[in-house]
Amino acid sequence: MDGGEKSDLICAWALEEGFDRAGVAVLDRSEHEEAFERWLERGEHGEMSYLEKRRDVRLDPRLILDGARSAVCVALHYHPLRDSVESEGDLWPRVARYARGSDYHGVMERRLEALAERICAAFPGTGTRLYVDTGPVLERELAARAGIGVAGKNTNLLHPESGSWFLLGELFTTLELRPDPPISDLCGSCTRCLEECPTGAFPEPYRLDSNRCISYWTIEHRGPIPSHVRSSIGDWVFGCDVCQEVCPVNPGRDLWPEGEFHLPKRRADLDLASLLSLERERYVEIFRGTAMKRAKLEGLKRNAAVAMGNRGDKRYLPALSQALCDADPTVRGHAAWALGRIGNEAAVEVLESALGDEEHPVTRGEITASLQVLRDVGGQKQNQAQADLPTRVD
Ligand code: B12
Repeated sequence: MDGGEKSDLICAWALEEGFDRAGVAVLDRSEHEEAFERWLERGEHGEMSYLEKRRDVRLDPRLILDGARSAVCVALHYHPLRDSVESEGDLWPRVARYARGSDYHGVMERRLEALAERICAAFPGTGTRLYVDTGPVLERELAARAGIGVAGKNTNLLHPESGSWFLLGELFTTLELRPDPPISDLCGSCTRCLEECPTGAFPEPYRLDSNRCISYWTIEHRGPIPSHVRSSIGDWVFGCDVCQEVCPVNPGRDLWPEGEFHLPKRRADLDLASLLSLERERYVEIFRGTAMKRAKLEGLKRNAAVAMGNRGDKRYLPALSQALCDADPTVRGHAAWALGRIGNEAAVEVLESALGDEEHPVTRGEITASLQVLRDVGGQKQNQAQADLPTRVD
């Protein structure tokens, strides 16, 4: 069997294992080495220091496995556009679509393992190594080489039929396979993603500054979110899809009505207020096997508080007041911040009483700042009320 026949066979197997697309890339050094190095130098990876590690391998995928020659790149569609999500609760529309159902890592790894077994059974002695997301691999560049998609200006890989609503994984092999042809540019002169990113996270096409990306702050960042960043996050609770939602290449219809990425009933009922008060035991129970666990319980609660503060809806006041007693100081601090954004006199009372009990210096600072804001607003209102009083004319 020649390389071409092997490629066809293996890609057909990949589809049988449940992937939506598969292609082959011949391994070679990255063509975007300089762009990647400059991205790191500028610190545009934020605190994701793992991206600085194993740089030799990341930039040269031939080092991944002894004798590695080609990679079978796979794509799995997500995008439950019209499931119950859009109508249920106030939380789920603000969770990135890829994360609403099962964790894609496990789903894709199991399928890649099955593919590797079939390859090794058919071609004994073949070396394989698989990765989904977490390996030292520039997955988008590799998948672009395999014709799985082409880089968009928002840095996501795009395909003419499925847009960017797909996830990537790859199986490195020692087999010599025939590469697939790359896809040509799909962006043309369009710059909608760059213009509509709520935080202006794209300094130029094909470059994302993580320090300005909502996805980075809500998923990757641990601890307090700097106060100047909070208001720009809007009400996203986990990830962000804006640069994909505005992309005209992305289909506006639901291509994949069933599947692992749909929100299951046991989570659909959760709204922002119940997320903010979630007990650890229940969190483990309902978030087991999801990508949202990456943010951890404290991170999800922190993000819920920020989203509430930015929505400014007074109905959130009881949940936020209660969160001032949360076990985690960051959650308490972000709840205090949100109360400062939407609070009233009752919130001042709650914050004052919380300040009396609060020992964590950072959280004390958050409470004090919010009290200041509310008193200033109260003061302004009072001044306004005084100014509106009828003046004596006698
Ligand atoms: C770190 C990371 C992030 C970071 C940084 C994102 C970034 N743009 O780099 C944060 C947390 C912000 C993030 C967010 C998201 N991520 Co992410 N992330 C990764 C991860 C782990 C590494 C990416 C990386 O190496 N970045 C470094 C930059 C420099 O590399 P790059 O973006 O791959 O860029 C390459 C090309 O743009 C190319 N290039 C550079 N200049 C130019 C110029 C031209 C003209 C061309 C053609 C190409 C080109 O060279 C670069 C290096 O090879 C990958 C998995 C992996 N191992 O690759 C997933 C991955 C990229 N993420 C993914 C997803 C789904 C997301 C989100 C959509 C999730 C969400 N909804 O919130 C957002 C999208 C935000 C965005 N617009 O990128 C998918 C993307 C699938 C796809 N269709 O593209 C991946 C591949 C995970 C997976 N296994 O499926 N992510």
